[in-house]
Amino acid sequence: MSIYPSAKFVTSAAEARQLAPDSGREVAFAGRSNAGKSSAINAITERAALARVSRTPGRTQLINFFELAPGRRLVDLPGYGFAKVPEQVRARWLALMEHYFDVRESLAGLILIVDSRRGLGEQDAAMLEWGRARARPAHVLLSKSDKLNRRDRLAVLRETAAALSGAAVTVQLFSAHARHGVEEARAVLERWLDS
Ligand SMILES: Nc1nc2c(ncn2[C@@H]2O[C@H](COP(=O)(O)OP(=O)(O)O)[C@@H](O)[C@H]2O)c(=O)[nH]1
Ligand SMILES: [Mg+2]
Repeated sequence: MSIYPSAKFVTSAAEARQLAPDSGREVAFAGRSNAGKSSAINAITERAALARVSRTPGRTQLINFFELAPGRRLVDLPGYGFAKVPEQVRARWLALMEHYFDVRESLAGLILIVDSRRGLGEQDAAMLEWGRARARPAHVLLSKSDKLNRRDRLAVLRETAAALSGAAVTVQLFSAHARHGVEEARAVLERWLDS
């Protein structure tokens, strides 16, 4: 059985006025499109299809809100980084993200999904900067770690930790497919939702 048996979709926001009510606590998941965000959400919540794993990356420009328990939400932020989107779509994404980080009192922390084969990119750094500017903690999942051998896994973990040293950001290896690091990630989510 799921650890969040009553987890359910709440609402999607395409623009600022559509955000879920800003009460209780929520943890936001962000990442480059196709980084493995939906797979991570499903693995961590033990809900096979809470967030849809996408075969057409970059289509959704929505903030999706899920209620894990009363007053405790998980937020699936729209992915970024895909090449073929019109400038207008990119600008809307930016405005929506800036608004979200600006106003969101209930935001308890940010979980950033970074493909372990790519490492931290510019837009990932921008997301972390938004969290830092609002004094929100962040935790990086180096995803799809099953695709790397042991040596490369440890190298990317070390490099990322070094790049983030000094910031209030923690980092771990993660694989939704191999179920690696799921407990560790869930512990972070629960700590932020509970404190
Ligand atoms: N090998 C491997 N592939 C993964 C893993 N997590 C996600 N993927 C694949 O990466 C692609 C994008 O995953 P998805 O969760 O939809 O990414 P999102 O766009 O960030 O939400 C899909 O083809 C997934 O099957 C993982 O842990 N290991
Ligand atoms: Mg997704």
